[in-house]
Amino acid sequence: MKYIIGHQNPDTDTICSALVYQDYLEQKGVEAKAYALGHLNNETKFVFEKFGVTAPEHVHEIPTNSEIILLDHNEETQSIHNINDLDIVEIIDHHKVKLETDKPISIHIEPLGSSCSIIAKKYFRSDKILSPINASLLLAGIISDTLYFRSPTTTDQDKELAEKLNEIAKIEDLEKFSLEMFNAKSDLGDIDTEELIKLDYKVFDFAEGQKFGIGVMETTNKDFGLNRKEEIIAKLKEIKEADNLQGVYFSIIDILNEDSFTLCADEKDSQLFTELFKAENQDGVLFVDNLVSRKKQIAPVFQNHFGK
Ligand SMILES: [Mn+2]
Repeated sequence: MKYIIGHQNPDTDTICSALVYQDYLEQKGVEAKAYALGHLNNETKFVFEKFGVTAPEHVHEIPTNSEIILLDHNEETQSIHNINDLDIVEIIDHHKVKLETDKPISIHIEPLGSSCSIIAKKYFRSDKILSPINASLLLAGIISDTLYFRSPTTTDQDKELAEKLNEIAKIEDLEKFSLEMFNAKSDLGDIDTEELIKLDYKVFDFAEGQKFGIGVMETTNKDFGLNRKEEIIAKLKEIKEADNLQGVYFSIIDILNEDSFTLCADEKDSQLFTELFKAENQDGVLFVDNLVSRKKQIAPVFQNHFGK
């Protein structure tokens, strides 16, 4: 049995691509099961409720030597903690590549807007049957990762695939569906500060001794985060120390206005970010217009800066 796993702090794309890929493999006669490396966020929960789908089980530990398929990530720091005791047999992803394997494996990486786009392509190129529910899940993953085609990560292929998927899914008003998803994601209730920061949080190893944590909150209600500025900054400081990071950031991304407000652990982190992104410091909040994608805009600038 192969374990299909998405990244930690799972989002809609990672969960939906893993779950639908399970179906694809089952149709191929391969025994595989999708698992989540964490609790589902409110957007993903909304999607699963809407389509009446059972969410993948949350797994904490995978038995040593098990075969695993990585979906929507390829970096150890974003995967299951005991990844080094496991046998990676396949990777499907749309992120930058940082990996070393000890044997040849199957890899499908494409610079598309979502991993769900890659899974959709696999169906359309094969004789596998894509059910309306699975088409809906893939569509949700594309909408989520591309911020309904607003993010600069969006490609023409994502739009074409979404159209083709909706011929099967038949969601009447796709834009309305996207707003429902984003509002569900923005509705965070009385979430605690660390959970908020880590809802969509990744650790990057930009260079030797240059580990950074970057959390983002994609939202239609930026004030939810900005109103908690002081406690978020205090928690960023704590995380920076506890996890021995060179810097920690939390970017509040206003999905509808396509700009961002970033909070930092300390003055040093603030200076670096301001310099790299020409940010406008608004009372400790670093505002940058048109900056919405950690993958395509934020992480690459850091990576470049640290010279790799
Ligand atoms: Mn993704």
